Amino acid sequence: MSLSSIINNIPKAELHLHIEGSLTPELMWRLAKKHSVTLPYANVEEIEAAYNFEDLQSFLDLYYAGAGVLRDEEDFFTLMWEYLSRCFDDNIVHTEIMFDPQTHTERGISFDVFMAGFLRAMTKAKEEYGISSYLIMSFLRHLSEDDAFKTLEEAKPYYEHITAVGLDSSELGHPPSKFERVFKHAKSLGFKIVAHAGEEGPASYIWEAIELLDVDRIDHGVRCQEDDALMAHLKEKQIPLTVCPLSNLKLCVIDDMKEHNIIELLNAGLLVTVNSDDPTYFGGFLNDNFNALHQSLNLDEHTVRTLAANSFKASFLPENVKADFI
Ligand code: ES4
Ligand code: ZN
Repeated sequence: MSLSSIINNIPKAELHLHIEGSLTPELMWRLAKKHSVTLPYANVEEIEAAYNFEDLQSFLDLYYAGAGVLRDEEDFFTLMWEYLSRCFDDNIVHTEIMFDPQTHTERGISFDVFMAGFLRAMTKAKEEYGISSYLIMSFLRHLSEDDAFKTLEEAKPYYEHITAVGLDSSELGHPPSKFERVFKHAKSLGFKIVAHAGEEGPASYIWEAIELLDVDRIDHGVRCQEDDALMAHLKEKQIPLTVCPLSNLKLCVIDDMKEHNIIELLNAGLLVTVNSDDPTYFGGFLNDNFNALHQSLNLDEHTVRTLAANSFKASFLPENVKADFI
C-alpha cells in the first residue's frame, strides 16, 4: 500500500481545529447571500484568491470577517456538519473542536444559537458516522481577562458539553500570564486546559502556559526548540504539542515545508501530533497535512503510524477508548 493510502485509511484523531476556520469559501458565499451580507469579493474564486497571509494577524483579520456570515442555528449546524462529514472522508474517528464564542457574542449572537447548531451536528455525526467529538471553548487573547470571565459565565448552561478551555487569537503581546486567573477558575470547574503558545510567540510563552495556566496540551509549540530546558520538560512530562504544518507554512512561521521541525521534535521524544488548524484558509484538511509532510520530509510508514497513535494518546478520550487506537 502506498504511504498516501496508509495516511488516508489509518484511523486518526484531530486535536487542533477551529470550527470557524473550516468555513469553505462556497459556504461563506452561500450564507452571505442568505443573510444579505456584503462581502468584499465578487465571487467564490475571489474569496479563495484573498487567502494569502504574511503573518497570524493578516489571517485573523480575514477569519473574523468571514465568520460574520454565520448568523442562525442552521448556519452553525451546517458549518459543523460539513466539517464532520469531511472527518468521515479522512478517517478521523475522534475530533476535539475549538470554537470562539466571543467572535459570535460580540456580534449579538448568543450561546443558545451556536451551541444548538454545533451540538445537533455532533449528535448526528455520532449516529451516522460513529465519529466522537468534544468541544474546546477558546478565549480570544486580544480581549481582556474580564471578557474571558464573562464568557465562561455565559457558557454555564453548556458546561456538560464542553471538555476543555483554550486560548487563541493574536499571540504576540498577549502572553498566557494575562489569563492566569480565568484559567485557574476554569481548571477548578473541571475543564481540561489548552493554549496556543510558541506559534509566533517565544518559548517563554510556552513556559507560561505550562506553569501559570497548567495546560494539558500546547497548541502549536513549534518554537520550543529555542529552549533546551523546555524541550527536556516537554519530553519528561509528555505534554502534547498539536502541530499544524500547513498553517505554519501559510502564516510564514516557516518559509518551506522542508524546514518544518515536527520530525525533529518527534525524534527528540516529544509527544507531537498533526492537525489542520483552519483547513479552508490554510489549504488542506488533516490528510493533506500528512501528505504535505510526506512530500517534503519523506515520512515512512512507522512515523505515520506513530503520529496517528499520538493523536489518540494526546486526546481527552477515556484511557480505555484510547487503548483501542494506540
Ligand atoms: C488561529 Cl492559527 C491560529 N492561531 C491563533 N488563533 C487562531 N484562531 C484561529 N486560528
Ligand atoms: Zn489554532
